[in-house]
Amino acid sequence: MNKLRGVVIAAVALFSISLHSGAALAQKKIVMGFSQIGAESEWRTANSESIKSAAKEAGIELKFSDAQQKQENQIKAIRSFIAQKVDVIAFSPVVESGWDTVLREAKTAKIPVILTDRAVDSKDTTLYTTFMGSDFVEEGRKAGRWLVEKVKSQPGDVNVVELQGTVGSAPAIDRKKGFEEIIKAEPRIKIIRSQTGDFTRAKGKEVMEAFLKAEGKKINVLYAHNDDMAIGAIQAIEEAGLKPSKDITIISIDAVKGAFEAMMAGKLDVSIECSPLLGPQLMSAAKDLMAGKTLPRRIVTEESIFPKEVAAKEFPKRKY
Ligand code: GZL
Repeated sequence: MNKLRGVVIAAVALFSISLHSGAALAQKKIVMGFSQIGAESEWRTANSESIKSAAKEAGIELKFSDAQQKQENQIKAIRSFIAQKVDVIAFSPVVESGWDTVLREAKTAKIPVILTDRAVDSKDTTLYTTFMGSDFVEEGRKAGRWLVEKVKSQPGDVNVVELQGTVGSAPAIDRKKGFEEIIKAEPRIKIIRSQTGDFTRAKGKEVMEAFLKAEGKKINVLYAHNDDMAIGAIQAIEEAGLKPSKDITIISIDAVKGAFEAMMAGKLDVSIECSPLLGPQLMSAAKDLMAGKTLPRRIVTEESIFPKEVAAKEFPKRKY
C-alpha cells in the first residue's frame, strides 16, 4: 500500500513539474534581435518606431541595433544576436548581396531569421523563414503608369532624370525595373540621367543640382525612389530659379508626411505609398514562429498611390 502511495505521489509531483515548466515555457519572454539599416529617411524613422512600439505592445524583448547604413555593422549585430542566443533574428538588409555566410551561422545556431522591408538575393531560401515588405517592382510600375497617363495629353519629349536609392538595395533595383518596364510603352519618355541619392535629402539635393547644371531646362520629370531625395531635389530646383511641379513634374515613393506637405504646397505631383508600419506584422510572425506555426514565405504589404489632388483630404488620416 505504501509503495502504491509513493508511486502516486511521485506521479503527481512529476505532473505538476511538467505543468509548471510547460507554463513557464509558454510564458517565457520572446527575445528578438533586430538589425535596422540606419536613420537615413523619414520612412526609416517611422519603421523603427513601428518595430519598437509593436515589440513593447507584444511583450517581446527587443535588442535593437542601428547599422548607420553599413552592411558590416548589420553582420556584426547578427553575430552578436547569435552569441546572445536570441529566440529570433529580424533585419532589413541594406543591400541584397553578401548575407549567406552570416545567415548560415544563424541557421547552424537554430535561430530563425525574418526578413523585413528589403530582400536578400540568397539562392538558399532555407536561410530565412519569411520575407515581409512591399513589392518594390510594383511601386516602380505605379510610378511609370502615372507618368504614361499624365503625358497622354501632352505633346513632345518627356525627359526624365532619376534619383536612385542606395546602390545594390532591393528597392533601388526593383523600383527602377518596374518604372522602366512600364515607360517602354511610351517611346517619348526617356531617362536622360540616373544616379543614386542614397535615399537621403542631402544627397538628393546634391545630385539634382548636378542634373540641373548638366541638363537644365531639358528636364521635364524627376523620378525619385523615395520622398526624402525628392524633397532635397525640390530645394535644388527652387534654388535654380525653377518651379517644382510646374517646370519639372516630380514623382516619388514612400508617402511620408514630408511628401504630403510638399504636395499640399504644390511642389510634388504624386507619391506612391510604401508602408514602414511593419512592426505589428513582424511581432505576430515572431509569436507564430515561437508557437511552432509555419509562416508564409512572402508577406506583401498592401499599398496605395497619392496624387497631389488628394493630399489635403488624406493627410489627416496618415499614420507616418
Ligand atoms: C523601402 C525602404 C526604403 C524607403 C526609403 O521599403 O527600404 O528605404 O523607400 C528608405 O525611404 O530609406
